[in-house]
Amino acid sequence: MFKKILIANRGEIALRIIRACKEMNIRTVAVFSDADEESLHVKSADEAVNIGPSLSRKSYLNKDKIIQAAKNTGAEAIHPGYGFLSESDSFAGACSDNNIIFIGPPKDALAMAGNKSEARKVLIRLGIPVIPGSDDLVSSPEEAATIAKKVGYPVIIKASRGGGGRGMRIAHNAKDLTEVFSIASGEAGATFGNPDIYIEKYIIKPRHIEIQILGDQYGNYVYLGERECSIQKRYQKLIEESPSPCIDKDLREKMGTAAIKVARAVGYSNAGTIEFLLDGNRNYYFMEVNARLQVEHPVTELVTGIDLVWQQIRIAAGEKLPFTQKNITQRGWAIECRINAADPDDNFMPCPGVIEELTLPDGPGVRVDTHIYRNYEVSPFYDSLIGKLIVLGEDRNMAIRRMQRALSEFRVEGIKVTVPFHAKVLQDKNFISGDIDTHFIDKFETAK
Ligand code: MV4
Repeated sequence: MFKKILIANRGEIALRIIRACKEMNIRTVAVFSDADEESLHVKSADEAVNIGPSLSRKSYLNKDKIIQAAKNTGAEAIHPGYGFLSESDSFAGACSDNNIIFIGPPKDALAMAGNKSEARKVLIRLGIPVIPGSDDLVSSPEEAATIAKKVGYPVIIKASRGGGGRGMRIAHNAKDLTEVFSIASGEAGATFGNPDIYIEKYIIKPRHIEIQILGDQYGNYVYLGERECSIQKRYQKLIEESPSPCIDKDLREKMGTAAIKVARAVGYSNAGTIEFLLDGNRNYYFMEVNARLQVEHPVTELVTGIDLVWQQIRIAAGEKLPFTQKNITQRGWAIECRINAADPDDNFMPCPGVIEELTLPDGPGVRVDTHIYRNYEVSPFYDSLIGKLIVLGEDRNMAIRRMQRALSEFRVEGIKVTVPFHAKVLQDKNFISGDIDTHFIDKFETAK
C-alpha cells in the first residue's frame, strides 16, 4: 500500500480524500493556490505545497507544478478528485512518466472516454444500446441531413470532445440543421480544440441515470447500482439519489451488465460512471463515460456501504476487488443536495463572500461533506459548490423527510446559498411522487 498520496484538488473533495487516507494510514500532501491558504484541506493534510496563483490554470491545472510537488514530497500516487485534471489523459501519462501512480483509470481508457464519437462507435459494435444517429463523425451538413431524415427530427449535434452538456446544439428541422451544423462545429473547434461532431436523435424529457462501477487491474468488475441525476439546471446537477424511483431489479441488472461491458470494452479500471439516458418508455441508451470519482458518489456509498475512495486507492495500489457482484447489496434510500454559494433567484449566479454564521445539520442518517467553516471566505475563483448534504433513510419517503429536516437545520449567514431552493424542491409534489425528468427544474421554476 502507498505510504504517501498527493491530493491534486481543493474544497470538499480534497477533504473527503484526505479522510480516507487517514483511515488507511496513508500520509497526505495537499496542494493549494494563493486563494486557498486558509482552506481546511491545507490544514488537515500532513504536508501542504503552494502550487501558484489563484487562477486554476496557474495552480490546480498546472500539471508540472503538481508533479514536481509530488516528487519533492516523495508522494507515490496522486488522487485527482473530480474536475481539474481528473480526466486528463495527458496528466495520467505525465504521472506514469514520472513513476507516480495516477489514482484513476489508465491513460488509454481516459482518452477513449474523452472521445465520445469513438466510444460510441466501439459500443455500437458491441451491441450496447446507443441513441439512433451517426455511426461515426459527421463531416458535412448534407450528411447530417441524411441521418436526421432517417432517425427523425429533432436531432442533437454533439462535439466529440465535449461532454457534460457542453458543445451540444438541437435542430428541429432541416432548415435549423444547416445553421446549427456550422455553429456546432465552430464551437467544438473553439471550445475543445477539435471540430469533430456527431449526431443523434434528440430524446425529449429523458431521465439521467448513471451506473457506478468499480474495476480492478485484473479484469474484475462490479456495478454498485444506479444514481438518479435528473434534477439539474443547465447540466448542473442539484439533487441526486440512489436508487432511482424508476429502476427495478430487472432494469438495474440490465443496465449494470451493460455498464460493465462498456468498461471492459475501453479497458477501464478504478471507479467510473457510465451515464445513460432513459426515454419515456424506459429504454436506456449509453451517453458517456465519466472517468472519475463523481461529486454525487456519497449516495452510492450510503446505500451499498462501500467506501469508493478506499476502493480507488486499493485498486490503484494493485489490489484485487475484495467482493464480487453477488456480495453487493443496496439498502435504504439516499438523497444528496448540492449546496452552492449561489442565488437561485438570479440564475444561480455565484455569490462568493465570507460565511459569518454557520450551523451544519447533524443527527440520524445525515452526512455533510463540506470544507466551509465560520469566517471562511468562499473564493470567486472556483466552483460555487460549498458542500453536499446527504441523507440515508429506510425508504424514499423517509429519506425525503430526513432531507427536509436536515435542510431546516442548515444555517448559513453572510452569503446566499441554495438551501431554501432545495427545501422548496423537497416539498414539490412531483418530486415527492418521483415524477422527475431532466426538465423538472424548468417546470418547477415556471410553476412558481
Ligand atoms: C441528449 C439529450 C437528448 N437526446 N442526447 C446533456 C449532458 C450530456 N451528457 C448529454 N446530454 C443530453 N444528451 C440526446 N440524443 C439530452 C441531454 C440532456 C441531459 C442529459 C443528462 C442530464 C441532463 C440533461 C439536460 C438536458 C439535456
